[in-house]
Amino acid sequence: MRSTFFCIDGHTAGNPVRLVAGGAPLLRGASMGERRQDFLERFDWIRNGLCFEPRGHDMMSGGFLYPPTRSDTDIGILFIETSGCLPMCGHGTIGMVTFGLEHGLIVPCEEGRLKIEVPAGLIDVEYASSSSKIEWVRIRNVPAYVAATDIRIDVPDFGPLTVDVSYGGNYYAIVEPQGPYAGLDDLGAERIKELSRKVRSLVQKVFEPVHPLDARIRGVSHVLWADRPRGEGADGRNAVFYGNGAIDRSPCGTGTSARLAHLVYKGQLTKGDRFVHESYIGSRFIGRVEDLTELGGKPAIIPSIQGTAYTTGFNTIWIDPNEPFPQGFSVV
Ligand code: PYC
Repeated sequence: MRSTFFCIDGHTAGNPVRLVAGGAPLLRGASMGERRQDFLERFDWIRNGLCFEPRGHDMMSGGFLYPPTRSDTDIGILFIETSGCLPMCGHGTIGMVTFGLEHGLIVPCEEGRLKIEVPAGLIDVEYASSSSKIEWVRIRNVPAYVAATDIRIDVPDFGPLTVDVSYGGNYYAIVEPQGPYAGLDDLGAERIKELSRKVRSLVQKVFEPVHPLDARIRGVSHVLWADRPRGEGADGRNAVFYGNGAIDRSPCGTGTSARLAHLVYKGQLTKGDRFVHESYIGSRFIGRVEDLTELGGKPAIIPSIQGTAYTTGFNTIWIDPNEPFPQGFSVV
């Protein structure tokens, strides 16, 4: 028996978002964190089928809207992506909130504001609309913090790098320009992907970050290559690697949050500062250090990220166990 999923497809700052509007499985759990565990145990075949080729591709990302588990929130979100079910996804939230509002799947209690439960915690969202278009979405994200600094690795066929690990909803190994890494344009997309796989596995061998308040959130999953800005008015540029072959086309919401915490840690930003982040393709998010706080006794920040998403169409997708690739595949 094939399973059918009704999806609204689109992108946030160029990175794909697939909002699964019909076909979500019923999940067990008293929080979105517990529902995420349940989904991973019983329904990960849906993520594989919808995200990997031939129905998706290396960058595919999206999720489901659920009724919240708490009375003080409007909705719950479960994220799916080629790399797994992320605790939090910034570009995905901007996309799903945009599509959900534009297509009547989300009805806010208070116009212009939403409280959303995600596996990583609670986030506050503001948005602006004109006629039927959501112009922008701003997320006040979960606390972000620097988990480790000065991790030294020796990358084969490249050279020694010193990286820091920062959390913004996912854990990022952050590589700033240094020694063999002169900047993104020096490397190019294929080399960034090849090196990111090596950097991630070398960092994973020596350090496993664990979220101070939720031990289910652990491990470096993404690599953020930081660089100087390219366009007028931008403050920084990045390439974020995830899964096995993806470079985020957006500036990455959780990556930008992790980078803001990193720059505050280094004394280069402080409360109230704005940081316009460019993606590998030149699209932008506006980041801001909203507040300084602490997380499990460590200094942390409350970051916000603002961006815009666009619908590209409706997509009815089947996962049919009788065809050769119901669980998809990836070519790397
Ligand atoms: O925007 O947070 C994000 C994100 C994570 C992975 C890809 N995009």
